Amino acid sequence: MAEMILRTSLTSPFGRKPRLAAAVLGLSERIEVVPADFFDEADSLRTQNPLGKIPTLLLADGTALYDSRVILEYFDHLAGGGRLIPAGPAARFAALKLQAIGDGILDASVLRRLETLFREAPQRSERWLAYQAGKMGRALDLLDAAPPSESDILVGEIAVACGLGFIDFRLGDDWRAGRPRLAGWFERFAGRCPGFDATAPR
Ligand SMILES: N[C@@H](CCC(=O)N[C@@H](CS)C(=O)NCC(=O)O)C(=O)O
Repeated sequence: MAEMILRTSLTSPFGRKPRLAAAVLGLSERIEVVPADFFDEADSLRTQNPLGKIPTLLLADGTALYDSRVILEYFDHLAGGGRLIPAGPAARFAALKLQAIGDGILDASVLRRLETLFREAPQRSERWLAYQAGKMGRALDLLDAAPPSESDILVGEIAVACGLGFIDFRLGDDWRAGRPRLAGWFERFAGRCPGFDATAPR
């Protein structure tokens, strides 16, 4: 039995963050992914995490860790520290801020996805969808103006890559148009990041 259990779905972009991080740090063998369905009232996820959200990481002693940011920090600790979250303040806060941008793109993407999934056209709020799309557009512009690292794979790069991957998978926005620098960064990241293909949403 694996040492840790990761409750997630294979489509969850937030769940992809720890799956990618584990691949980057060489921890994948120590983690078993056990699918979770947050809509299923009978799924033990709600007893493991009162928020009923994925990803949730279960440790051998029964401790549950969430959310994705906490899990990534825990993996970094297991790997000796400073591998995903640098210790020095300048690099540390830059990495955490980039993670916040990537997570923010994901938050807005998930809200857009749920709005279209749950509300038929008459109830659907185009204003809400545009509001969320505005956040994504501004964040993507910022990333195009200053793309993430070409060599590091820290929490920020992981979060941004999961965000871009999810847009492609679920929203189908043409985010690459007018953002060649970010598009190029993502393509190169996909080629150099361990576990990128294996963790692709499906
Ligand atoms: N801030 C959380 C967000 C996690 C999240 O929103 N996960 C989604 C799936 S991608 C979820 O569990 N949604 C179900 C719900 O919110 O009830 C994290 O970083 O882990």
